[in-house]
Amino acid sequence: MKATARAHTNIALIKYWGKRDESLFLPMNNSLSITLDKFHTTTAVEFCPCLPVDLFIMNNQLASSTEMARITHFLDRVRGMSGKSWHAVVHSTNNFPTAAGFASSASGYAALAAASTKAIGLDLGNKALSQLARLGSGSACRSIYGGYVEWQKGEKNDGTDSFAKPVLEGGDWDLSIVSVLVTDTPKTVSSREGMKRTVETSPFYSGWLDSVEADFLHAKEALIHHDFELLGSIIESNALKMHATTLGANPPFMYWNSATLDVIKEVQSLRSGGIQAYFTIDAGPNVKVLCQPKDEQAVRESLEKLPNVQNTYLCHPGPGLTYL
Ligand code: FM0
Repeated sequence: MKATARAHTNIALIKYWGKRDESLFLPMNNSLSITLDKFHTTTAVEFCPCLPVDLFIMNNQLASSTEMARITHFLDRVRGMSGKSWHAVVHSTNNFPTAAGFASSASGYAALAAASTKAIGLDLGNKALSQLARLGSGSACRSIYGGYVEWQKGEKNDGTDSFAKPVLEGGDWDLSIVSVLVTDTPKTVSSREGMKRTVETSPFYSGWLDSVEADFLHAKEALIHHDFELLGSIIESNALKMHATTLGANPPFMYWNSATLDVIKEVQSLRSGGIQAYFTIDAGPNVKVLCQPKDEQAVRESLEKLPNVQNTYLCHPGPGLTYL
């Protein structure tokens, strides 16, 4: 009873920020993302009656007890769905350094949802896989699909209407995403803790909720009409609003460092010079810069010149789940 699946990371264009139900990972707002071609997680799962507990091996190392407990909690759901009680050995590998500042929980739980259900003999479609991946990490529900993806928040309390679906295939509109690494030091406030603290304490969170649905609808329109300038300006503003909520939290926190600001300034100066480039930032200091393929080399070169930029990775829209 073994299966292997691969899923790619995604970056949010309109952020998922805040939960209305923490145990079911139900979001406060709709979100939108691009699945990236360059970074992926490959996960093999084997269930066996011979195992007394689950084992999780991440990048060839036995995972910590905290990570192991999260995986077991997730596999308990899969066991519950299948009616089987066997434990599993899970081997997961990222093709990018886990400490390099790229979210691995999205690709990780998408790959785990696919490999574990197949290995235990369930045959789930993408919608059910998206709902299951969501229960490991919210943003993972979007990594089931390639290209441009929306996560509809849903209204129901049981989460049955909260899942991702494709908006555009990657091949329908090729954009470039320059992923800019400014530090690989692990962040002190996780996205899970950060969004919880913000929902509970930030007076700016209501401002987020007041404007995010319009951002989502306008960004989707811009995607469908291939309007890059409109898309760029909305996603940049949406990222800034998300980060602004953290400054109002109690205790306050901030994901940026000074190099983050250097990248923001450089993107603004590229635009003044006539190159359309726009930034977005997830829950950490690293920046993703969106541009059109004709400008990708110029954008990358200008960002690499910044003294505090450690590395840049050029990405394009990537594929959804694959089974190996
Ligand atoms: O990806 O608590 O999925 O839409 O990256 O595991 O559900 O790690 F910028 C922040 C991702 C949050 C925006 O949160 O949280 C986005 C963020 P979990 P995630």
